[in-house]
Amino acid sequence: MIKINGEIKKALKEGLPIVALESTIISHGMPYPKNVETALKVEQAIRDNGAIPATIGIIDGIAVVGMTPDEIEQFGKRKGIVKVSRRDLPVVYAKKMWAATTVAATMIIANQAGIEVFVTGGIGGVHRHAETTMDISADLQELAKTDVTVICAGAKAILDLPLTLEYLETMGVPVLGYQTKELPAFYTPRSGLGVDYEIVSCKEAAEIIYHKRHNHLSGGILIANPIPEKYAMDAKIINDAIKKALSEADKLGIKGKEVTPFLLKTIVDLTGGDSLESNIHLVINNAILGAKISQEYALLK
Ligand code: PSU
Ligand code: MN
Repeated sequence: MIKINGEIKKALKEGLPIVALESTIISHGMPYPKNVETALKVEQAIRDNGAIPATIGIIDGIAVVGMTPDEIEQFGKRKGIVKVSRRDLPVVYAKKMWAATTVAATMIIANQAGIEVFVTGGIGGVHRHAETTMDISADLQELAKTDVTVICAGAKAILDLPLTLEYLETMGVPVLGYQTKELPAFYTPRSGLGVDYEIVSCKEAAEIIYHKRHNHLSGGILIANPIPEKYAMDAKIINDAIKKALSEADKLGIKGKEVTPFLLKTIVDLTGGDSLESNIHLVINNAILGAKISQEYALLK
């Protein structure tokens, strides 16, 4: 069910650095055409920093590892591309559907292809009021069990960040801050919550990955990379927008997998597009870091 493109296949054989990328951020995380422009810029940033990008999505029921620019364009504008997590994979394979992979689904496919490093914007987490809604992203379960390192800008304050950290602790997922002791809050570099460990270099990140794999401590690693100050949102503006978006979602009764895309879109509308610009910059920033970490890891393997 997996089709690995020629460049990636060759890179895998030669042990070259590869960085996996998800497609939900394209189909459900940003509006067209910025989503496509961003996806292509992110791929270029990875190449400029010495690694090979592998954008992952499902086309006619086949998991494609290393989508072409034209396929990325399709993911950006086609209607009816479903958002898929672990539970959806067998269904979209059987029904030969087009599907955008979340962090969880991308981790699964990257792992099956043999790719260790995966770059995204933000991961899913424990939603606010999860004690009654039980809305906890399947991304967290995947981090618990699948051997992939995920580089993100922390988790958005649309989530309950303290509970998200507790969950990751319970699941045995190392949470590492890249040159920070704090968990970044996606649109802003700080959340006021500590990470388990600060890492100061890409080499250190690679050594941690190496020791986790070498000692068969299965599961993911989360590396949180703060948004650069100059691209960050004003904390008050973004937190007000988040609050409004959450109450809007509540009023409209948005549920299940629609929640995260709805909140992202509403926040973009409420901030007049500013949150989208921050979102784009933080993904590119993560791509640069991911490329460098994958290079260091390729030297150790
Ligand atoms: N956060 C973002 N942009 C995104 C997502 C999260 O800033 O596009 C997507 C990712 O694909 C993530 C998914 O895996 O949302 C989580 O969805 P849910 O909360 O339904 O598990
Ligand atoms: Mn959910």
